[in-house]
Amino acid sequence: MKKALTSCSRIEQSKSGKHCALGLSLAALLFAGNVAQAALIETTLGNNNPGFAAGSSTSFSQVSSAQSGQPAPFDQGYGNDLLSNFNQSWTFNFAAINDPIQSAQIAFGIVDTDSGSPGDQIDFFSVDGVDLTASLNSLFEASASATGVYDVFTLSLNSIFSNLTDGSVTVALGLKGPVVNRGIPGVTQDQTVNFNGAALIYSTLSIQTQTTNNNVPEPSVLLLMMSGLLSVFGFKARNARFS
Ligand SMILES: [Ca+2]
Ligand SMILES: [Ca+2]
Repeated sequence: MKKALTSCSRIEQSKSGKHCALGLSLAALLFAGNVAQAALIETTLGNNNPGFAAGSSTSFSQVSSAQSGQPAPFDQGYGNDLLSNFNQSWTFNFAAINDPIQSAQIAFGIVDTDSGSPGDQIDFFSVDGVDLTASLNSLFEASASATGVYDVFTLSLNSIFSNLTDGSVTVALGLKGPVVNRGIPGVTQDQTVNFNGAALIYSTLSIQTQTTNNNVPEPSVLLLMMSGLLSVFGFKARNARFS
């Protein structure tokens, strides 16, 4: 690099700004091969544009519309606050990852967790077999949502990079009752019921990697570099003849 700069300043003295710039960009190309770049691998299941915002109350028809045509378990409500608990899993599939992982997170949107009910509403939550129940439970209790509210939860997966590299990540979520329902059809005001159903809307897995673009320039780049260098040398030869 130092050599390239030295020859550039010589050309500058011979009043050729154009060739100087070309020489510098060629030098930059030569060294660009060693620059590490970040890449984002993002996979979404379900409907991440459902038409209602996180934290808002939803109607049955809004949720049905958002889930219409989506793959299970993003296609309908599962469990029922009166009859059974939500208990579902979903799997992300993507190309295996060879580059170092810098960060990772999972997000999901869900209606009717009833997290504002007394006590904990999560029975279990795991990502690729790693138990993250306590982490998600903290987010649930912070949201403290009432019946029918749509929530989006985002968790860091920075402690389980090695589980993410094989291109398959299975998430399992189970909710539990009792919960306190407020004013939904068939349930009287503030009635405590034994179970906790919910409707999953979408889930996104995001993995940030560091890609290293190693050493070997593309043939087209090599051609460009060679023609640029020839042009610079040709200019110097002409100058030598006329000086
Ligand atoms: Ca709670
Ligand atoms: Ca519920």
